[in-house]
Amino acid sequence: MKSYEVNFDGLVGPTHNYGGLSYGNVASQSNSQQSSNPKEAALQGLAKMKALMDMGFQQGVLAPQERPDVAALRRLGFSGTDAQLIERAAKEAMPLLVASCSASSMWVANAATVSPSADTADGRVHFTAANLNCKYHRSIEHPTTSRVLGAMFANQQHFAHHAALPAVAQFGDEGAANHTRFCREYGEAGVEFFVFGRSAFDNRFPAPQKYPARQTLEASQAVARLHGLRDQGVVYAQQNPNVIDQGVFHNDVIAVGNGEVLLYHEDAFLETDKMLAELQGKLAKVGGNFQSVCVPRSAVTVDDAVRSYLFNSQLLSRADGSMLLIVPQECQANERVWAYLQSLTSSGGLIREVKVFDLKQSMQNGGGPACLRLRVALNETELAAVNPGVIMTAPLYGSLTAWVEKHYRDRLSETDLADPQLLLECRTALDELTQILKLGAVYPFQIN
Ligand code: SUG
Repeated sequence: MKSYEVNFDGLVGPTHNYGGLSYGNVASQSNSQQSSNPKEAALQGLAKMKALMDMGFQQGVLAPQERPDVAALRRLGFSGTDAQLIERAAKEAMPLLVASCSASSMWVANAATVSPSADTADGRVHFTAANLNCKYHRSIEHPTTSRVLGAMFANQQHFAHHAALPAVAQFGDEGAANHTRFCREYGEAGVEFFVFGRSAFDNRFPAPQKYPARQTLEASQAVARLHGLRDQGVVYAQQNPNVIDQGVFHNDVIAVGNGEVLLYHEDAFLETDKMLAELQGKLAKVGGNFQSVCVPRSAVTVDDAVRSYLFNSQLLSRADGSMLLIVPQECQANERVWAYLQSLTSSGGLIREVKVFDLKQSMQNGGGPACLRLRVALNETELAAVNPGVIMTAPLYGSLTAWVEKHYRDRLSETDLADPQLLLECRTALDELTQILKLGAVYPFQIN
C-alpha cells in the first residue's frame, strides 16, 4: 500500500503579533513590540502550502485558535463582559493580555507528537497534544489543539488521541519540535528519535545555565509509552545544553531528519557518536540504511544556525528518492549558510535541491518552515479517513486566500490588542473558517 508524509501547516491567526513572549527564543525577544502584519503572515504561510502542493507533496492545513483567549483571562480573575474584561486586562496586566492574544498556535510542530501506525502497538496513528508548559502563552493551546486534531482525524479505527501530559515543568513537552522519525518507507516500521533538553528526575544529565530546556526526558518517555512504541523503535538523545544557552530552544533549530537521513550541526547533541550508532543499528533492524550529514561548526556556527534557521528547514523526499530542502530566505542572506547549502547540494549526496521561501512574519517570532508544519505519515487508507476539508487543494487555497483578504488586518501593534473589536473580528473569521475546513464546533465561543 502507498504511504505518504503529509505536512499539515498551521494557518496564521488574525492576532499574529510580536509580544516578546518567548525567553530563550532570540527572534521573539529581539522583535518584541514591533508592529506585525497578520495578513501578510497568513498569506506567506499559504503560499508555502500551495507551492508544496504544486510540487506534488501531500499538504494539509491546521486551523488557528480563538484569540484573545478570554476564557484564559477569566481563569486569571478578570470578569465582566468580554469587552470589559479586555479593557481591564489592558489597564492592569498588559503582559497577560498580550499572552492571551498570541497567535503562537501557528507553529504546529509544537502542537503534538505523532507516531504513525507502523510504529504503534495497536496499529493506529497516535497523537499526543503537547502541554507547551514552558511558556504561559503556549500552555493555553492544547485544549483547542486537541479538539481541532480530533475533528481532523476523527476516525477511531485509525486514529488515537491522547490528552496533553500533566502540566508541570517536569513533563514539559513541546511536541514534534523535538521528535523525528527515520524509516525506509513511510508505511514501514521506523525509529522514532526523541531529543530532550534536560531530565526532571535524574541530575546526572547536565542542564542549560541560561535559557530553559523546554523538553524533558520524562515527557518524551511518557509519549513513547502512550503511543505503544517498541524499545527497538525508539532512540533518546540529549541536546547539548550549551546550544540551548545560545538560543537553540528546540531540536528543530539545530537538526532535521526525514526518511533515512539526519542533517545536524556538529554541536547539536551530547554523546553524538553513541547516538548515531544507536540510530544506525535500530534502523538497520527494520531494513533501513541510516545516513547522517554533519554540518561542521567551521562552516556554519551555532549563531549562524540560530539566525538563519538553516536546520528549521523541511527535508522532503521526492519521487526519485532524492531530497529537497525548503529553507527560509534568511539562509540566502547569510553568506556562510548559503555557501554551505551550495556545497551540500552539489556534493553528490541525497539532498539535491534547495527552495527558498519568504516567511519573514513568522521568522521574526522564531518560527521557520519546519515550525509551521506538523508531519503525519499516513498510508492510503488512513489518508482517505482524514477529514477531507483540511487537505489542501487549489480551490481550498483560493477560499483560504479570499478568507484572509476579507478578515485580516495588515497592521497590528500592542495597543490594537486592547481593542474589543479584534475579538469580534477573530470570532467572525474563525466561525467562517470552521465551515470552510468542515471542522464543526471546535472553538470555545462555538461550544459555550
Ligand atoms: O514557542 N514563538 C514560538 C516559536 C516556535 C517555533 N517552533 C519550533 N521551533 N518548532 C515559541 O517560542 C513567540 C511569540 C511572541 O513572542 O509573540 C513564540 O511563541
